[in-house]
Amino acid sequence: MFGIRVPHPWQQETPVTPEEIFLNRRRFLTQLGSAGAGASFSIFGFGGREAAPSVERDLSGIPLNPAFSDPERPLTEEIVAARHNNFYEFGSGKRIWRGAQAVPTDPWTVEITGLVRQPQKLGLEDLFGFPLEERIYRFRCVEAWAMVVPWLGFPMRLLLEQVDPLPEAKFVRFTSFYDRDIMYGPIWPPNLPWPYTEGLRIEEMANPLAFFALGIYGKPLPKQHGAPIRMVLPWKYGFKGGKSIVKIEFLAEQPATFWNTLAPDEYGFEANVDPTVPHPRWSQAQETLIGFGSRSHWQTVPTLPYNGYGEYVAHLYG
Ligand SMILES: Nc1nc2c(c(=O)[nH]1)N[C@H]1C(S)=C(S)[C@@H](COP(=O)(O)O)O[C@H]1N2
Ligand SMILES: [Mo]
Repeated sequence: MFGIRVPHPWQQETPVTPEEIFLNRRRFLTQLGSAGAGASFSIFGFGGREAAPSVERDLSGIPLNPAFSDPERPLTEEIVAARHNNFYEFGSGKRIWRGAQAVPTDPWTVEITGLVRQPQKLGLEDLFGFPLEERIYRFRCVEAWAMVVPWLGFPMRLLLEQVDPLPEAKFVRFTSFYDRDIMYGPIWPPNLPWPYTEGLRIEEMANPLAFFALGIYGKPLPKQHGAPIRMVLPWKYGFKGGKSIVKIEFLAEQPATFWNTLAPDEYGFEANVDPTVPHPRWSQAQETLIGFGSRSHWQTVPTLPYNGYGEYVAHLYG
């Protein structure tokens, strides 16, 4: 649940936008259990439906990949996606977007190391130099909320080709940016295994669905979505998609990852979306479409195996 929070000093740094005032007011009303409760969350009224992009890049005119143009569900509203985030470095609530503005995204370097013939360091120019495309993907968090968003980026397999992994490379570890000075988030439990890391089998990274996003809704990623580069793996639970990636390592053995280290029974390494396997604490049979329906009762739909992407990936797990 959202709480009414006293702003921290860092929250003063970003000017408050009209839609934010509106959202806070609306939330306040909802919490009073009065006018807001039954109304549609999708009506914002102020026209401010955009989120600030992180880096200056013109991403207009990037082609939409026709294979991923029809998710058979309506798009999530941009501002809804940009105000409902998981980025535990900034806290365990969903409203971390202001805190995330502290990530220093420009300049940026992604270091690619380990079992590859061509280790390299990629800056923003290199990343934005990949042939970019737009893909509309469904997205399913392990917490049973879901969205549909248009990402801009490039397939991970293009990077694989460029770095030329050695035959011994079987796994890949992705490390997120971490700086304790700006990332104050959860103090409990202590000794969380920062930085946030995630991992894939190399065949999973080579799958055509596996994607690096640099943008969303036609613009560079807002920082809360994991600027300047984040992983997007639409057949897996959302936590597999690390944000603000700074390091990619090719390994012989399966790496330890953040959530899998913390709670292996709840967050497997593979973590494919599967409605038949409940999380130990809740069902995975259904999912809630953020922003649709009323604020108090977001619309719920059935969850599909592999989040509906079985035709692309089921063979990896046969
Ligand atoms: N570095 C980092 N990456 C992360 C997370 C995180 O806490 N830290 N949360 C994950 C989870 S649980 C989800 S559901 C998605 C949320 O992405 P979004 O906020 O862009 O919707 O980011 C994933 N990537
Ligand atoms: Mo998640």
